Amino acid sequence: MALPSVASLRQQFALDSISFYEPAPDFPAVRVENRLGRAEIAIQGAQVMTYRPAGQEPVIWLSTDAKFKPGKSIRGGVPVCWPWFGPHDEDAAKPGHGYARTVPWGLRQAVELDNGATQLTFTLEESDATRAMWPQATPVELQITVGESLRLELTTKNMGSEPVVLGEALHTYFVISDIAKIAVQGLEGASFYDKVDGMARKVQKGPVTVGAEVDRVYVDTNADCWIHDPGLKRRIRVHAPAANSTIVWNPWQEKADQMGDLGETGYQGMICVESGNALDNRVTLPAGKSHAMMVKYSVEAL
Ligand code: TA6
Repeated sequence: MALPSVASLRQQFALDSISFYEPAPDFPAVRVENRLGRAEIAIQGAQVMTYRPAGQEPVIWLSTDAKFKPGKSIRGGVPVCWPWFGPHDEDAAKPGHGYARTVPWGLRQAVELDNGATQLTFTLEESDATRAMWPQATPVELQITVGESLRLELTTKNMGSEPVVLGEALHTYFVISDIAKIAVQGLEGASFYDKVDGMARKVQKGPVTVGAEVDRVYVDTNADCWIHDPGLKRRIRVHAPAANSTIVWNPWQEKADQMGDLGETGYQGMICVESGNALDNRVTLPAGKSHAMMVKYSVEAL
């Protein structure tokens, strides 16, 4: 399945608050600009790349070295990890974090809401290539609402006749003033798997602060998280009541250098606080049922 052209998108969707452009040749994206906020979303992966509430600093981080290439994941924004999170359970050859972030999605609807927000609805385009990785009949939709806050809702339906086990996460990269000076609140007392310590199971004491590589999957917690950032005089609220896992990640310098698309000092200005259902919290979706995970990001002044 190929990405659509900007010309065909322009023909299908005419709305004052949206425009189509190419961050790189043949790589279409939609820009949303309304009185409440601004966002850029790649058609590949339905991946939000940037978001800024009106009159405020950017909230969603995009690497200065991000690559916009069909089939490659974009470093930054809100990658959709689906239908598994991390490595595939049985087949290491399958892509990490699933395939949703590296395939075209279709823009199905774009509407302006009464409150001034703009809402886009995407569905993943199934193809022989996606069916080879995931034969189950599970259409998935992402609804993105750009307003005073950024709201995403990922909905999966099981159209098959057997239950399906699903892993998912919105792998969101946030803009922060300085990784050494921020703290993630809301995970106090939660249990986590520490990926930088052989998946050892630990319990979070106090807020999460970062002074080295951090890669943790917190499980059985759906409490709001807050990125407390005195440098930007704000805190970002992550509200995701149907996400029972929270993943906190910063690669720190050495790993970032190896990655090649995080920017020279990129790791200092970003943190991933990801809402999902991973590891112990994967969702068993009965035949005929739907599952929705909603995430809302908003900003408060400190
Ligand atoms: O969510 C954290 C994580 O799983 C880390 O282990 C780290 O590798 C990161 O995602 C980025 O993964 P990616 O496949 O985008 O390079």
